[in-house]
Amino acid sequence: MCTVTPLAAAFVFSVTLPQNACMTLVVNLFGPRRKSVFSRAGLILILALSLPSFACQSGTVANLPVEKTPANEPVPIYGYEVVHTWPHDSNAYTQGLVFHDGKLMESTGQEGRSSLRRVELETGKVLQKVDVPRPYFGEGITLLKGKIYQLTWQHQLGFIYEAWTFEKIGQFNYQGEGWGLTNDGQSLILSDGTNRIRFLDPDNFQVLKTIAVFDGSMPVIEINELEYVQGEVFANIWHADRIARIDPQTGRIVGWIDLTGLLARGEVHDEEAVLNGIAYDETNGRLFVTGKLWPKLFEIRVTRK
Ligand SMILES: [Ca+2]
Repeated sequence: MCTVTPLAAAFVFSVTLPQNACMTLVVNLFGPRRKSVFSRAGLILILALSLPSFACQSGTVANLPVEKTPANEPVPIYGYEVVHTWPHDSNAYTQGLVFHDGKLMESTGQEGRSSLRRVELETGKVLQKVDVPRPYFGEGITLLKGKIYQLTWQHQLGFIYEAWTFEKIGQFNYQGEGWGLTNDGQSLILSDGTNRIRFLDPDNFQVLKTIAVFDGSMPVIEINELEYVQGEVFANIWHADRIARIDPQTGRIVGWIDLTGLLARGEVHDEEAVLNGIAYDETNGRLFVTGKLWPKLFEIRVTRK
């Protein structure tokens, strides 16, 4: 295993990253470790190398901006505008987020605190909830053809619920860890903390294809919560204030959405209270984001920087 000393890594941040990102990532180095030092070092390198493409865009558009860039040029960095701010359960350790039929559906993690819930957008009120029993740790969810699929982190086991009643109607297995989940209308799309994303047949859970996510020549690891948005896969990156926009055909990063500053400092105190949770209202073109233990959920509009 490759390692990097906290001191050396902190120096890299201090000279290359904006203050918010610097503080967040330095804290991460010294905090409790859920994943490997190796993977943190990889994330550091990716963020540092992609930084020169900041501040190269300008202007604002109402719809999702898409820019084509040659493969050898830095991908665009997008900004955001907050359209609405809604309450969010600050005890919800958000691991999966979906919008359907006017309501949010949310998966929460941590052993003994994991759940699947239906949430009223405007109030954050939990309308319906089923608990995920110990020892399972809830992770990503997606809704496909009337069924909700929910991953667990390390048990290689997923649960299937009827979408309206939350009745558990089945379960499935997969290899490796389960982090994020979404779908393209045909396949379940699963991240596992590496730079791989697998496409699974929802009928038999066989792997239909696997893509490897790269920003240029750099693998992008710790891909977390997912959302399929207008033909792209949007992805949280664990402990990053950025959302990756991924081409599901090639795995290539086609853009980053920089959400630095979305939640004001001091609104959360747990260092694991990081940006995680993307939901897309396909009917109305609304994009929602939140984080683990965040007191707020935001509707945002993606903008050119
Ligand atoms: Ca999602």
